[in-house]
Formats: sequence, C-alpha cells, structure tokens
Amino acid sequence: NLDLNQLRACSYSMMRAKRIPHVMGVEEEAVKLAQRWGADPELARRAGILHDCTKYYELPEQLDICEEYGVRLDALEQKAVKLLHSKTGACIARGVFGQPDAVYDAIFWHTTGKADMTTLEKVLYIADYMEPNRDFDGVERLRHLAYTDLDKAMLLGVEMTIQEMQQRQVPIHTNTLQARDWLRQHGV
Ligand code: DGI
Ligand code: FE
Ligand code: FE
Ligand code: FE
Repeated sequence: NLDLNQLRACSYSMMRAKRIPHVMGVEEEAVKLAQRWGADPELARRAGILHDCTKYYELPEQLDICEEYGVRLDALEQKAVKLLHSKTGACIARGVFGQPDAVYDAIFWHTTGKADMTTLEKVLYIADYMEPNRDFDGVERLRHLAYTDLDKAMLLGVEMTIQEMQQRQVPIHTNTLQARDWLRQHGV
C-alpha cells in the first residue's frame, strides 16, 4: 500500500501542473472539515489527494474505465465528460490505489452530490468548492457556513451550481437536483 507521499506523487503526475494547488487545497481543507464535523481525517485526506486524478482523461477513456469497473451511466453522463471524472476517479482510487469504500463514495459524489450524503461525502464536496485557491462571488459565505452549518453550506453549494448550469444553459444532473431537494426537505 502506498504512503501519503507516494499517493500524492501518483495523483499529481496524472494532472496538469496548474491543478496541483487546487488538489493540495482540497486535501488541507478536507482534513480540517473532517476534524470539525467528525469524519475520519485520514480518509478525508486520501479522498482529497485523489479526487480529481482522472480529471484530464478524455471521454473515450472515461467511458472505458466506467465499463471496466461496471459503473452504469445515464444519457447525460455518457456525453458530459465533466460528470465522469468523479466516477472514474473513485474507481481508480479504490481499484488501483486500494482505498476503502468510504473514499470511493466521497470521490464518486464530489461533483453532483446526491440525496442523503454521508459526512465524509459532504466534507469532500464542500472542500472542493471552497478550498483556499477558489475565488468567486460568495466563496466567503460558503467558507463561513462550511464551519458553522455543513448542510447549509451544502445547500448553498448545490444551489450555486444549479444557478451556474442554468446561466450556461447546461443540463442539470438529477443527482444535483436530488441533493438540493433532500437538503431542503431536511430542514436546512
Ligand atoms: O473537478 P473540479 O473542477 O475541481 O470541480 P467539480 O468536480 O465540482 O466539477 C465541476 C464541473 O462539473 C463544472 O464544470 C460543472 C460540472 N457539473 C457539476 N454539476 C453538474 C455539472 N455539469 C452538468 N452538466 N450538470 C450538473 O448537474
Ligand atoms: Fe472534480
Ligand atoms: Fe465541486
Ligand atoms: Fe476538484
């Protein structure tokens, strides 16, 4: 099994250099959020290190990995390459780098979210959104909520994603909508 430095080296070697600071930021933020909210910081760290490891694979390769690992895809996923790196990243994290199911699940859901997420899944989703290198209108509010009310932070993140998809006229995935609906129904 690889130690953390080996895991980082492998993951960084799979991406363009400009993405490495983001991945380092997600690792650091995921550990802190895990400590704050009672998830396993070691698993959060591993999920952070590996979460975008397949980000630069092209569509055919993404589809091959999904096929190889038996990940079933809906119609939108089959053509939206940005929705695939979370699924293939999860497959590689578990299948190649030997990570446990909790790390697989956190990486798998880090782009869309879903209904009824675990704390580790929420931690990675939010860390990805507000790590120190992220800069957009509203990021300070998200950073505040991330440490005061994790579900409120999730709802804000999912709603901002939906708004941006609508502005860009990109179809919104059902898991993104289900994440929002679930958070609204559960008194956030
Ligand atoms: O991989 P990162 O850039 O760090 O961040 P991410 O994994 O959250 O991916 C963000 C991308 O995913 C962004 O280009 C928008 C896309 N995305 C997120 N939710 C949806 C989506 N794309 C579609 N079509 N539908 C969604 O619901
Ligand atoms: Fe990602
Ligand atoms: Fe994200
Ligand atoms: Fe990311």
